[in-house]
Amino acid sequence: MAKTIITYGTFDMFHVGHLNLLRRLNDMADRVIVGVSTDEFNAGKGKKVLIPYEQRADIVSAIQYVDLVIPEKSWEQKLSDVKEYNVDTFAIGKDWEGKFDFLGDLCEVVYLDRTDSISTTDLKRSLKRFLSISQKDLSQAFEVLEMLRRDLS
Ligand code: C2G
Repeated sequence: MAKTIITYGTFDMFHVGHLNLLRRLNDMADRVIVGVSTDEFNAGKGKKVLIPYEQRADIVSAIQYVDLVIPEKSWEQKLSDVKEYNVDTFAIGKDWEGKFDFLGDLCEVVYLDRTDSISTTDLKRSLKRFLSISQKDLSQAFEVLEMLRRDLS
């Protein structure tokens, strides 16, 4: 019997941590379904998202490990999704450990190790720091780098 696994996420600024998780789901099942949280749902969670839903869903559905992308519009929909898609396993990163145990009546619930040292929050922080550097400082930095390059060549 083909095994179906489901997960949910925002997948904003898609990175290798997201990719590793989806690859692991593909190793664990025959069919991988991903609920990508809508912009409205994230707004309700007070979560600022950089990339709009359509693009995030497009990126996730283009990943070879993913068979189906559905919109995640509410917390409650997981119960009906598990039934509707005959899900065998619900899996998500350990940052959600214990939060979805209630699904255990309907399917297996698995919390997976996250990929270390990469997160959308950190990427946004670095971007903010980078963008906060003044044009003047940036051009000075490049001048110094250019001088170093010349000296070393
Ligand atoms: N993830 C990971 N390693 C990282 C970063 C993220 O394994 N370095 C995993 C998370 O644990 C999650 C998935 O990638 O399982 C997507 O992460 P987010 O986009 O941050 O998802 P989140 O906003 O936590 O949404 O209803 C549940 C929510 O939709 C989960």
